[in-house]
Amino acid sequence: MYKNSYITNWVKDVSDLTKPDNIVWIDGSAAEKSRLTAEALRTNELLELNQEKLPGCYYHRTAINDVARVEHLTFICTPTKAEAGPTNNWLEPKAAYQKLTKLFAGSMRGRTMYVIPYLMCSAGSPFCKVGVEITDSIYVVLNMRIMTRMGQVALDQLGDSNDFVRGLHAKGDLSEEHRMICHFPQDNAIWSIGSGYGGNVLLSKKCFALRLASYMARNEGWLAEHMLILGLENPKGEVSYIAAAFPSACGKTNLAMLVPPLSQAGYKVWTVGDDIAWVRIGEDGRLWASNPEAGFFGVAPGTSMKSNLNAMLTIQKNTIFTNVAVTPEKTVWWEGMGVEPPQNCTDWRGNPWTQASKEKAAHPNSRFTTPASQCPVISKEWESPHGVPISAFVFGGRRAKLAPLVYQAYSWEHGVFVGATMASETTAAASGKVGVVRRDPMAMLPFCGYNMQDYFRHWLALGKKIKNPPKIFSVNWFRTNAEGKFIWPGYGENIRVLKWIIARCNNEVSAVESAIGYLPKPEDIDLTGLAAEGVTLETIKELLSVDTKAWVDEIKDQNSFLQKFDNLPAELISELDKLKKRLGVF
Ligand code: SAT
Ligand code: MN
Repeated sequence: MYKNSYITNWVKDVSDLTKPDNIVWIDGSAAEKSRLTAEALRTNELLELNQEKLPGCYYHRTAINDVARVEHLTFICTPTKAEAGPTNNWLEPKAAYQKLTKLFAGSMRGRTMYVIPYLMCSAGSPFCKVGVEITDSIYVVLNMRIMTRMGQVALDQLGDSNDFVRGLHAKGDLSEEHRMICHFPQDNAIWSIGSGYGGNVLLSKKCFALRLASYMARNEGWLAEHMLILGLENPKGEVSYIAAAFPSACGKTNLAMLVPPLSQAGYKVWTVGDDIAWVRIGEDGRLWASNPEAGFFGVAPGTSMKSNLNAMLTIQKNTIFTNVAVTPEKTVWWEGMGVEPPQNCTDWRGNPWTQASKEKAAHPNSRFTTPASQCPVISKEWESPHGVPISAFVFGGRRAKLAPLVYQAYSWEHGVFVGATMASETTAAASGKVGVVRRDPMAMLPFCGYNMQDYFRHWLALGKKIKNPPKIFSVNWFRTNAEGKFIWPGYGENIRVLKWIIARCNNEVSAVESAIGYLPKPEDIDLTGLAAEGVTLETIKELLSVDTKAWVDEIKDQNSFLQKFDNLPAELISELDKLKKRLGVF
């Protein structure tokens, strides 16, 4: 039993409301893990995978109507709608609590309630924050064990303080009508009911580490971003760190663990984080970033020895697979794994599947939950209390047309504008139509816990506080040709773009001024060994081309997105004007 009376009182209130049969206080021990795993196997919440081939690995299937984040059921509950802003769903807190109280009442009857204290970032670090999640799902407990530092370590950090995020989750009836994910930034609280899917229920992740943390960060003078963090080591052994924002399922995990091709053997990428970066101004006045999580919740389909060798090596043990396909020998399979599909298997719905089946065997948003410490290229700095110093911020999206392979913003303000107006084609990570272009500022559209115009303002203000702010870049790996084929090979070859980015940060290479920003001189992208992939200087020229007419249409769309806001920072309006002038539009 915990001594912290803020926790015990809250647990009492929640159990009075939800009426569980039992309460289990999670300590994070190995014995507890075995006990909970055995229990989940007994109830079929988990299935045991082949323990010889995949030791410590288990499988979970969600309900078929519950496979992704549900943005239309996700709410920011602030006293006024203006605080949540035009891009968030808003509910007035009292009304939200009333609705939720009805949904949660008696929701844990006949079930066990688990109380999980956990840390974001490592204990004792200036970045570190405490959360407590109450849930009635063992799947959540076992995933939180991988994704966070949980149990006693968090209680030790908290002591008798009241400064922790209260996260409450119940599975409820798993119906969409009764599903809500509500955030109360002023109360440090999250209430989520009606789902068992990762992003909706691992409350440490998007709910705390992005939505609530972005709100805290604004008040406390730091940033909580939807960014991977990687270290790029050059042949001299010097490591530069890059933080990069991409929308969900656009390859953050792949980029974070990139394996350079043979021709680039002198370079190495070290993974610090694959999804979230907390960023603070360090004592030296530079920006330092820390990965608040302890595991990766990655998209399985498309992950192969070729696309992400290090992820494949990471997930060979102690991993929970969700909604992938299971083979007769109890191993896992998914589309894009780079191995022949099994003759037959069980698909993510639990139905028999054969090679002749038209349906996908794995859900496009099926996932692995795996410990970061198992990644063969995990950075030795990944748990460093002060984080890693950031040289460059990168904003990326999935754009079949328009956005060049890479360009650099002219200034911090211009970079914030580039981030604020970025767009990407939607993926299976959220429910809804896949492949439509939507504006997704800093890849934070679904994750910013307050009015995005104030978020832009916060970015701009932070830049003014730093003497040498990181340089800001835009990348696009996804440009296609007239036949709809990707022009750039991507994956490990992206190292060539990262090298140019770092060379720019170190003032080692010049660039060409264009209407949209600094472009590389095509010959400055290292093409050694790329001819085999069919990439020539001509390809690079095509990838770097800026189609003025298409950009004129783009700024119309940027403009209509920005029109949603009633009080945009003047700097952004001025950047839009400058872009128009450079494009020759008035
Ligand atoms: O589903 S999650 O929100 O956990 C992952 C993602 O969408 O990036
Ligand atoms: Mn993400």
